[in-house]
Amino acid sequence: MSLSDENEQSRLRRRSFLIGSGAVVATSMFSAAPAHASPSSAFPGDYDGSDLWLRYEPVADPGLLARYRAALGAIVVENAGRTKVHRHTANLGMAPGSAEHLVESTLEAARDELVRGLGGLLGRPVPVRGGFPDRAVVVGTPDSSPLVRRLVPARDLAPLGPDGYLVRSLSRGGHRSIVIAGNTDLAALYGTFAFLRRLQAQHPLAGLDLSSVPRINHRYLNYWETERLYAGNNATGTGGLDGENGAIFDFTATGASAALNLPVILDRYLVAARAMASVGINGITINNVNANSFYLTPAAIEQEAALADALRPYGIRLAVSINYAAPTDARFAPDTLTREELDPYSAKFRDWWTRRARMLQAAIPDFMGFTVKANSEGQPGPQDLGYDHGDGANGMAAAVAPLGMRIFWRTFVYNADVDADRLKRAYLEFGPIDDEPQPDGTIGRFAGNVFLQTKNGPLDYQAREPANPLFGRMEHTNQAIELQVTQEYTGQNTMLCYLGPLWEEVLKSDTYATGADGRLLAKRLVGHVVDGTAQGHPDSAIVGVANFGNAGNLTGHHFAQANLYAFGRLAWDWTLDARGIAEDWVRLTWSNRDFAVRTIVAMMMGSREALVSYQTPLGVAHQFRSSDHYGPNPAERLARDDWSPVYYNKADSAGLGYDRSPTGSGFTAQYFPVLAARYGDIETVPENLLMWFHHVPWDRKLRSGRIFWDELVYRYQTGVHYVSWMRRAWDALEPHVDARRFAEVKAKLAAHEADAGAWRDTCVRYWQEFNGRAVPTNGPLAIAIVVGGRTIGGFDAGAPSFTVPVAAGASPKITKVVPADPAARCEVLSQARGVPGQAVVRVTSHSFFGPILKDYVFELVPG
Ligand code: BDP
Repeated sequence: MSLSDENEQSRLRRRSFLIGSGAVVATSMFSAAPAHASPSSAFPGDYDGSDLWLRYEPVADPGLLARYRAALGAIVVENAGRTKVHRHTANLGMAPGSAEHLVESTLEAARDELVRGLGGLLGRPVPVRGGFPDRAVVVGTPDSSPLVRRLVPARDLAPLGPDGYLVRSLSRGGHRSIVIAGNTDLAALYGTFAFLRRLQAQHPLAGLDLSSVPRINHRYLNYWETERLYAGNNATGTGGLDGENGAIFDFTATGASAALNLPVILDRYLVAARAMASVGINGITINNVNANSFYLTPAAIEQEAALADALRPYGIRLAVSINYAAPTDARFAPDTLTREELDPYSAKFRDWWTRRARMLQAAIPDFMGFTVKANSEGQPGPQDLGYDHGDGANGMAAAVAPLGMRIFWRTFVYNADVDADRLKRAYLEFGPIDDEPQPDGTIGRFAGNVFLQTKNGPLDYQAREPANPLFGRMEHTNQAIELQVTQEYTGQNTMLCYLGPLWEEVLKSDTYATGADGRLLAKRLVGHVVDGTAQGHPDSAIVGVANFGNAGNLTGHHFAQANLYAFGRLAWDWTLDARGIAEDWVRLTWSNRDFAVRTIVAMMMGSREALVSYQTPLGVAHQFRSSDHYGPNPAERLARDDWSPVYYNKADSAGLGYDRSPTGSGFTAQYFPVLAARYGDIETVPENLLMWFHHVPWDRKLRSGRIFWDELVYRYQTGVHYVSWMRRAWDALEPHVDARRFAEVKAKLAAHEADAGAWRDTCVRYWQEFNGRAVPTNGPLAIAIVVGGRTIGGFDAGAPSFTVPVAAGASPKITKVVPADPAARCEVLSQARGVPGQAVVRVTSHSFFGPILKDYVFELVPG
């Protein structure tokens, strides 16, 4: 079969499972399509990544395929259409030519996912049946399905709560089945996705007995439209093609795309909905936190309602971000307030918000509430009228409480009047409100339906930060942790940076929080604080700033899909480990072949630490150029101090880093005593956070035995060497990965390597302006070579090539390579044929975060 035939087959195969209402089209295509093509073409060569991890390619292993086929003979979803979800939009419809389809109930979504998933994985349709046929996959709840009631004891379902599910293989009297059950339709859908994931990752079915309950109630995305969007359809920016702005949802597209604006539903909305549901995400705030009040206008609300209708079967609820001063916006005339009327205690203010919230609820009955960025980065807020964040948040909370809605009030504030150290400001503003005794004898002023939404670190989504001290210190207020999925500071759509390890690190970091008696809490990791088990918070939430756009693969970089996936999995269960999640994702997205899985997981697992190393090693924070937060500019000094890299690096002839110890800014005191002591002392602070807390002398000895300057330079180099290794590792995957995605990632890795090198060079050169020191040349990949009997060494491992003089008549051959580190491996890839000529030596080794590689290019010249 030619490649194009194969593509066609695959395209048809995909489409045949997109048929609505559970009808399975019996198709002869399957007999023609091989269950498994040759290794290099297991996926169609032009596959663009548009299915995210919901790929249901035929199982390649013939034995496993046979076992799956033998075990999975029918799909049974009783009363699938009975409990229809609310629909506001009378004639909700897909854009012409769509491949996805709308469903009316959550159980229909589950059933159709199984039809599509099992059909794809098994390479043949699996029929939807009634009754209880042998080898059935049964999905439902005790309410929806008498069969589920019969098969699953009520006591097994009781502990699962509203969202938890169980998946079991059963065998009774020779009658085999698999049951996927939960207490709600949504739980059954979650179980369905978990089951399909098992098959995609090729786990055995025998003895299947899974159950899972999410640890956090509200697992949300925040969507910022085109701000920090790296997945728009215009390669050079955030969009603009065909009248679309690059965002995933079209509200105001023009030109060719005007007819596709909401309420029209596009395929990508449903792919996104299915993907979100597959990992248990259950809400999305659809617009930028720097909010445009357009989203509160009647016309926009109608559009939002249509979007909510389409997402509702998947359990995804909507919220919007608001501007605190929206009531003054002329677009709402005559229903407007004056600036003076924005008093959070006034009936006028509260009633205004109640009216808006009611309009939203009339169209979107399950509307969640508002996300608020107030008195931050120029956004208006209660402080404009002399009130504090507690007054503002509670005013809004009171307005929406009767409607059952919540306020997600962000703590990303850094008013320069509060303290000279930006990192101290948020706690100084929020902490006292949380500690405040109330007239009724309770402590803490924030209302029960307020969540404080707090970034993982005290600064701003850097690739490594200490945990935000607010976690654990806000005992009396519900906490939502906010993680950035879109890669603003972590390589955008160019760098491969898997963020699972970053989030795992923060969620599992110990706050050393103490209770009222001063003793350490038993459960006190950041994850425990967020899920409420540390301090008994009644409600729990986690928020990811999403990276969806309208690009074919929805996330820009193919590997950025992994970050969305990992966010969802960790939102469900923050105790999972990032490596396991990466492995699942690779199996679902790229390949189940051992070599591919091993290689890609390895690439992902070190990628974040590598990025930290070549961008901001040893805790030097925020060295990004201000224009786009992608490249370095350590010398930049902006009008606002706390936006300037120089404010964070504090480079001088003595050393580098921001002293936040008790003798510096004193920020360390915001942590609980164990951490305050640990971070406050340069002897005990973890080295990867060194410059977050200390101004480090250039000559200070570090744990490696090297002085700070040398270690710093080697960290920059090592980070880049990891990227070099990733490029070579990826090249070896060519036979295992479909052609288009292989080429696209390959191109990104080349740019990644160059840009990582620019980070290293820019930063190292800038630090040299202060310390006047040479680049050390004895790092992990340092070598000496012997040419013509002469030993030559002292190469800067960051340099792209080296000139080596060869005496007249001497041989240009490299006769020996001596690595500084005996564990390093050296290989002469090519020798010079004469002089002038070029030779290449490859040196490989291991850093603490993974393999590293450097190709030394030697230009041999007469000399
Ligand atoms: C910063 C982003 C900016 C956001 C801000 C926020 O650069 O675009 O508006 O965070 O979270 O990192 O409000």
